[in-house]
Amino acid sequence: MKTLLLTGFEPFLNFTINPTMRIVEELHNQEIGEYKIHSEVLPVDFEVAGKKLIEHIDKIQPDAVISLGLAGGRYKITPERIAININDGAPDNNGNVRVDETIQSDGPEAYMSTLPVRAMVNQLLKEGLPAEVSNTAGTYLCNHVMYQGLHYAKKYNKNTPSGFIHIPASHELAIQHGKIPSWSHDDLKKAIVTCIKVLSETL
Ligand code: PCA
Repeated sequence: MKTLLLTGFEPFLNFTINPTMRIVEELHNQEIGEYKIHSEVLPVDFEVAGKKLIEHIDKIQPDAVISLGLAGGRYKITPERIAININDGAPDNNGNVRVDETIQSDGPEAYMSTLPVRAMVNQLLKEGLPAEVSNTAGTYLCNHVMYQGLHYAKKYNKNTPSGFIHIPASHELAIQHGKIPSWSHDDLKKAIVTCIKVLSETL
């Protein structure tokens, strides 16, 4: 059986809950398609998040990597097409501020996801779950982690499929936050299971 590293993120900014945490915790050790899931939660910290992801990859030696992040305000499940070589945005959970900074000085301007993003979206739609391919993962921690994962794979010639999926808020978070669209936890989790099955079937 193959191993899939599935990461989520801790809460950040004014999002008191990060729905990706509960999803990855519940999917830990589950078997989905050809994959056994190994889950980890990453810190929202520019100094640490990328390093932690690479540490987990080195330790687990996964056959595929999917990272999840909250996109508070989005309505759909959005597999990300591209990660750009920029850190920028609000202070992270440890107060680090990054403005127009290059992530990797020896890296290209962008990396394309190596996950089957179109097939994932098509299958989600087939199952009645709103989804679209996103053309920007932003410039905050989610883009950072996606870029670092793909840079690492490229640098060490690994053809491990890797990429990122942004999800909307859960109802639990939306109740606390007050002003964002939301999905049920069960539907969010079902959507991620579907994406993993698609990956398992296409590769
Ligand atoms: N979402 C943020 C960082 C952590 C998370 O879950 C982002 O979109 O960058």
